[in-house]
Amino acid sequence: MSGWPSGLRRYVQVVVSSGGVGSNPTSDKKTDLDSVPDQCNRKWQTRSSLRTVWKTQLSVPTQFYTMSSYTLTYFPVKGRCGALKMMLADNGQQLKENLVSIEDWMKGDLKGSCLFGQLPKLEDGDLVLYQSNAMLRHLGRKHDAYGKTVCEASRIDMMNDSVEDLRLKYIKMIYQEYDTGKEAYCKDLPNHLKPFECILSKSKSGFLVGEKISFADYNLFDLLLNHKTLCSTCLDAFPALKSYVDKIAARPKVKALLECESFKKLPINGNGKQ
Ligand code: GTB
Repeated sequence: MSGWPSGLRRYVQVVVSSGGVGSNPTSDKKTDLDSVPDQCNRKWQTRSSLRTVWKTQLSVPTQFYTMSSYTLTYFPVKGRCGALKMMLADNGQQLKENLVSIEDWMKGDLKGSCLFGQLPKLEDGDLVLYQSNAMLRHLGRKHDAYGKTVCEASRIDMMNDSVEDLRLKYIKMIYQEYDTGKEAYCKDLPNHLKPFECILSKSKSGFLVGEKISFADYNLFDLLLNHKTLCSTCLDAFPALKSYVDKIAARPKVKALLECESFKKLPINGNGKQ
């Protein structure tokens, strides 16, 4: 924890993306009359906004999601929230951020209030979520980034679990053995990238699963950006991964977020290593 950049030693509450990057806020009021089921009776579209919302995900009762504003409480780093921010931005969603300095965190009150003693924490109305991958799944369900069928959803879970495996290795190297372990980590990295290259080289859509971008894609994209910072040539032997990164980075709202000063200035990690 001693490695926190000094500029981060304060507590600030900011609205980072008011209306999301390039968003188009709509009225919060939706009625049944506003909504019509599509052919497969699985997704619903609001007539007024033509915004697609989930009807159900694996037997969850029907809900009509309105344009909500999310609140994220986290440290002033990209860390475990880069993918989440990209998915929200890409979907034109608002995100309010509570940035927590390490000094405030060390006082212990906030930690004591967190279900598992850790951040990030995401609030969506009355729903309070911890665990970054649960957040990605929640947002995936709400913003149609969790596949078209149960089987696609399961394959997306599988992909995301593999991204998490690599993220954990990355975090361990960054926080515990950067000076002694970075070289070996980079040498071994191709072995971990190969399966993703293989999947993407066969993908017709250019995404990990199905025809649409999913939460696992935002997660992999975010982690690949971290790895490009760690080792600029790491994708050179992986043409499919390289074009995948370029393609997601070129999505207008993702691009706008990546170029946004408040996002750019966040360090990737909390100890200044990258
Ligand atoms: N499984 C959880 C998830 O996916 O959300 C893991 C969450 C987690 O590791 N949270 C870390 C945390 O709350 C911050 S993210 N740490 C404080 C604590 O446990 O008391 C990564 C991170 C690690 C270290 C720093 N740092 O040293 O500044 C910053 C961010």
